[in-house]
Amino acid sequence: MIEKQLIDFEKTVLIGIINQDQNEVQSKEYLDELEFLTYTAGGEVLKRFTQKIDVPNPKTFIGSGKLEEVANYVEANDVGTVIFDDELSAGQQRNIERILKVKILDRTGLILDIFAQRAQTSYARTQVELAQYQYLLPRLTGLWTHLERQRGGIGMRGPGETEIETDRRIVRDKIALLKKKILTIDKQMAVQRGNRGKMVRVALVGYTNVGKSTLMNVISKSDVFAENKLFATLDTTVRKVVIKNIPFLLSDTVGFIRKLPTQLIESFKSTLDEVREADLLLHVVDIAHPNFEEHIDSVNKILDEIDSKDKPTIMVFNKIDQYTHDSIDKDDLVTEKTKAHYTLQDWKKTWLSQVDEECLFISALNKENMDEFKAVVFEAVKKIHMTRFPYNDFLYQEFDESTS
Ligand SMILES: Nc1nc2c(ncn2[C@@H]2O[C@H](COP(=O)(O)OP(=O)(O)OP(=O)(O)O)[C@@H](O)[C@H]2O)c(=O)[nH]1
Ligand SMILES: [Mg+2]
Repeated sequence: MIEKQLIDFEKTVLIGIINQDQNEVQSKEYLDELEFLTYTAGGEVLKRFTQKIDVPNPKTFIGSGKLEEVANYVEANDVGTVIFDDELSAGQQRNIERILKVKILDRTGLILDIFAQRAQTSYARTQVELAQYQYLLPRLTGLWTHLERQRGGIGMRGPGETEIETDRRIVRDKIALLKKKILTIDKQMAVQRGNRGKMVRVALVGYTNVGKSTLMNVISKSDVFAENKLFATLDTTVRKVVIKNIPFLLSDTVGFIRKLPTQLIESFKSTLDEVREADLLLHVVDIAHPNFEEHIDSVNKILDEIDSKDKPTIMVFNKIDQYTHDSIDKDDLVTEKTKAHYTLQDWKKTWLSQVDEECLFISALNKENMDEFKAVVFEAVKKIHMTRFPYNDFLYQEFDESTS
């Protein structure tokens, strides 16, 4: 699935755990995702280590025996970075770094790094920078104590402590400054959004890499950056779309992910305003992904966090061209039907019974079922539009249909 390019990939290993919350299969799937994240960040995964452990070791997260195994591998294979699927405390990160003597990242740090790499506009960069400083602040002590220990471990409350304080102050000032900067841009953006009047607003939401930008391009003929990497889109793009004679605004925004760092949700609040202020959500799902149901849950959780869970929502199951299911032999009376055996029709039935609105099955890439998609979205938009413009619907006849 992952195309390797001929550039220098940083050599990495991944570390995950197996416990009551995540069994072996889930752990593997999480590490698959972590590998995709690593690849997106410019890394190459040489090996994965997993450990069955119910309570993580407070000092080193994984047990000392496992860590030694990792240390040997890291040394023998010239590994540059070790990435943990779970969030590490400042202390754990420092301890592990001291033992492995290479860069240690956790999932949050990795996601922040990708966001930093991908931020294109100064607005996105400011938001990412804020998230990075917020992530750094509680970890500063660790960094300095680390240096103190290297110097011999004496004078912990001496100059080292002052340096921590100075550093903390610098970071806090920086955070305050960034927040102010974002506030100014927010105001400008709120004015811009206000200027759009009462036009119906539709937002594409969904897990990262499900095809939101591709769908946006198909519907609005815009040229939004889409690629097979995570978080291709960081900024929000808004386009005016007209289906039949009804115009509406369609926005494409940052993708969600399991355990999206809270710092990121917070600093991306303004980007997510587009979702919060939308009248209708199109929740795009990659039905060809083995974990798509879990993805839906993650997205709903984040929608809940930004107070957008109860909006009218149409579920859009994308990538039907890639979906495959296991088949059961007609004469086979033993095999029990599991979700792996579901056909697209089975899924449609299951979801239709779960959601109030229509649910759609499309392929944005191959433009399959786009007529049905347009018809359903049109009806939903029309419903909202009529409540907003009960008398002067005719006013909109003049909009050109070139984008429909
Ligand atoms: N097979 C198949 N691939 C698709 C389809 N729609 C999109 N893709 C591919 O999926 C990948 C991700 O598409 P994007 O449109 O960038 O996804 P996104 O949801 O905008 O991703 P982020 O911006 O990273 O959150 C690209 O490689 C697309 O070509 C589809 O219907 N079928
Ligand atoms: Mg995108």
